[in-house]
Amino acid sequence: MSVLLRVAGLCSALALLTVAFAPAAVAEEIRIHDPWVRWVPEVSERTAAYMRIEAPEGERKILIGVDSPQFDRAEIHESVDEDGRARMVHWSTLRIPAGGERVLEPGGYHIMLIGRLGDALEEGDVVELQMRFQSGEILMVDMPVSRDGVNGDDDHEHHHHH
Ligand SMILES: [Cu+2]
Repeated sequence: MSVLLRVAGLCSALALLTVAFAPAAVAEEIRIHDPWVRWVPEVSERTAAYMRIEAPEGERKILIGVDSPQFDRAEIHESVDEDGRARMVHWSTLRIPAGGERVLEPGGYHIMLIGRLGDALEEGDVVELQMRFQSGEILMVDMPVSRDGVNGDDDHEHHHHH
């Protein structure tokens, strides 16, 4: 039987995270910080998602799949500069070092969302992303749509809302 654990907004009130552990074991948590999706004009059927993925101490995590019900498909990409030309590399997995984090940000790693299925996204809309890890963990992440990202407080974990 799987155990469902709901963790509400770790750092942002907008982030709601559901963690499903396939085996009924106590696994150390993967934490997702500040997820967001870039707003794009209606003509564009693709956009990108950004966040920080944090792996627990003592256990590296490997992201093996991403999917969104609002898009035809989702892919792990990295923007690279090759002789002054920007291009994107499609990765099949993304490794998060034990006790470390992987930053997905404009100009670097991102989740490419391809083939929007519904209406154009407005600022403040939420895109759902399913993230599957090699350990069996599946995270459902709610990512708000924004023009310029979540506000740039680098120390969100220690930021308290009153
Ligand atoms: Cu891309």
